Amino acid sequence: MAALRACAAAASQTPLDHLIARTEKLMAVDQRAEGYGDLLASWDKAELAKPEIAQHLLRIVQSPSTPASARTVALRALAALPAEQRPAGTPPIRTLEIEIAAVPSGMAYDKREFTVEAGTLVRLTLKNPDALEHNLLICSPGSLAEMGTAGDRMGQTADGKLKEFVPESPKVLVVMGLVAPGKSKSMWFVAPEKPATYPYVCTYPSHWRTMNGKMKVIAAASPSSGASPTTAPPK
Ligand SMILES: [Cu+2]
Repeated sequence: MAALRACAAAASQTPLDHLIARTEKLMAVDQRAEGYGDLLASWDKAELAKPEIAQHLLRIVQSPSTPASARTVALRALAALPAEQRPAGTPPIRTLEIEIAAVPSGMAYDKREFTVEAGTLVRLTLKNPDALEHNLLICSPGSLAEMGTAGDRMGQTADGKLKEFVPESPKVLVVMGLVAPGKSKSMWFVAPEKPATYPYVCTYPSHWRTMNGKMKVIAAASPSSGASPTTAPPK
C-alpha cells in the first residue's frame, strides 16, 4: 500500500518536483550537482516562484541535514528569482563571483587568497592558460598538506587520473575536477558557515606545495545592520 501511494505520488510529480527531489538526494560532494543547478536556476521563473515550490526550495536551503551540493542547487534557484518573489523568511542572499587562473609555467594560482562572508553563494571560475592540467579543491582548515600528499599518492594508483586526483576524504569540501590546458570551468558552492581559513589546492601529483591558496571565511554581517545583501539574480 505504501508502495502504491509512493507510485501515485511519483506519477503526480511534475518534472520540476522531480528535479527538486533529486537535489535532496545528492551526495555531499557530487560532480553532477552543477548540471542540476544549471537546470533548476534556468527553470521557468513563474513556475519556480509558485509558493509551494519556492517554500520547498527554502526548506532545502535551511534544513541542517541537506547535503552541501543540494543546498547550493536550491539556493541558486532562489537567487535566480527576483527578491520580491522569494518566500517570506528568505534571508538575504549574498553572491560572489571569483576567478582564479593557473599561472603559465608558474605552478601556482594567480590569486593566493580571497575573502568571503559565511553562507555566501559563490561562483568560482578556474581558467587554465598553462600547459599542464590542474584541479582546485577547497578543504577543511589545516588539511592542505594532508590533501596534497593524498593527491601525490593517487599518482601511484591505476585509477588516480580517472578520479581526477580528488582524495576520498570528508576534508574535501568543494571539488573542481581537472581543467585541461587552454580551458576553463566554473562551479557554484555555498561558503562554509564557520569563519576560518580554508585552503584551496591543486591535488594533481606534486603540484600542491606551490599551487595553493587561502579562502578566508569571515562572519556574515547581520542583515539588520544594513550590510549589503545582494538582491540581484546572479548571471
Ligand atoms: Cu596543478
